[in-house]
Amino acid sequence: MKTALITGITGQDGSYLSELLLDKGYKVIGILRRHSVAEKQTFRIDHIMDNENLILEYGDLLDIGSLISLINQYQPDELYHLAAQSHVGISFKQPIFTSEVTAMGTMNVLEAVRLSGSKCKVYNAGSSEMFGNQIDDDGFQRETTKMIPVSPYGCSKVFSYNLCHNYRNAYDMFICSGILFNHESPRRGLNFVTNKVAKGAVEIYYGIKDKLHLGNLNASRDWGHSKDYVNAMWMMLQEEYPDDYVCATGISHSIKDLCEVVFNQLDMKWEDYVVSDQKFMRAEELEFLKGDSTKLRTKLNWTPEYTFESMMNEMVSFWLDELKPVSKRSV
Ligand code: NAP
Ligand code: G4F
Repeated sequence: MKTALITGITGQDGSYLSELLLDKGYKVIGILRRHSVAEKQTFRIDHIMDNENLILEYGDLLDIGSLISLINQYQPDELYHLAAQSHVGISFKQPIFTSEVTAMGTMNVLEAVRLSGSKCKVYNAGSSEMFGNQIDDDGFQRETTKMIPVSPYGCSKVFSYNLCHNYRNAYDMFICSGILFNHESPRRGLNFVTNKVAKGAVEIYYGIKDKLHLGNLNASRDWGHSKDYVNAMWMMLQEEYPDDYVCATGISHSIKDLCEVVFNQLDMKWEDYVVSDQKFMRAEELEFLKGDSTKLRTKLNWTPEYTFESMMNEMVSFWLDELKPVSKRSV
């Protein structure tokens, strides 16, 4: 039985990855950081908590001792490093904290693996935010596109990405970075735009709210589904040699398109309800993302199952059910 250690198991990707690995027969060790409201902390993985092959242990990216002792105790075959302060907008408000967790946290993980002498394969969660506003002439970003990030979060991810190359070469460690474009699901944090729009539109549909306040409506993103993207992470670690791969759908939609798709699913016109609010604008914006994942598709045979429309439909259906007024619930 293979053992996988996951940092960030309580996050969106951690939850889908755990499901995938448990289905494949892995023992999964998840690192949990201390919360004062422990009973809500595991809501994304509560449905798999009874699985005897899932073990949660306290630890923190900022406490290298906790990482070393978990690696020594469980001797993982694979380590998926997903934990981060992952919100770009918040990284402008808390740049030092973000770089400590998202950049130095990766340093701690790699040092913990090196110092413990573990030969585990490591997956590092890279991001399309690393490209900033660099776009190749054909309109895509790919593995060879320059990385000039435009947020403290993006800078921290470039630091981690470069460090992974350095450790791979200097210490002959098996480390892959996925350069993942945005990926979403009903489990996505509500301060990210897809789930915020899905929930906000359903609240308007049910008469709970009147308006939805958003920031920049012109930015474009390449949005896929987390379930498809965690499969790519696993595929990268099954290879004989470590490498980096872009994971993306190759289709880009603006925030306006997103609003249109979601409000249309509820027979409403988004223009009647969406308000552009300065509060949600960023100090510097990444305007356009569209990823070319030819390498991942041809070398690893990765193919996504969700489309943008089916993913947003799943999110809207989730909120329609979740927020259904008591009078409309079946008994
Ligand atoms: P997420 O939902 O924000 O989850 C982040 C996870 O990191 C949570 O489990 C969080 O724990 C944990 N964490 C934060 N600080 C920690 C610390 N100091 N020590 C230990 N754990 C800590 O993120 P996600 O969407 O699943 O993304 C996973 C990774 O992929 C992140 O590195 C993200 O930056 C990267 N990424 C995401 C996307 C995307 O579109 N989702 C795209 C590209 C890259 P709590 O639950 O306790 O807060
Ligand atoms: O949903 P977002 O906050 O995601 P963002 O900034 O693209 O970051 C996500 O994807 C990255 C991959 O490229 C990950 F690395 C990162 O961890 C995270 O998962 O914002 C998407 C776009 C932005 O242009 C933002 O300015 O939507 C725009 N937006 C407009 N109104 C908004 C809002 N974003 C948020 N969060 N909230 C709004 O009200």
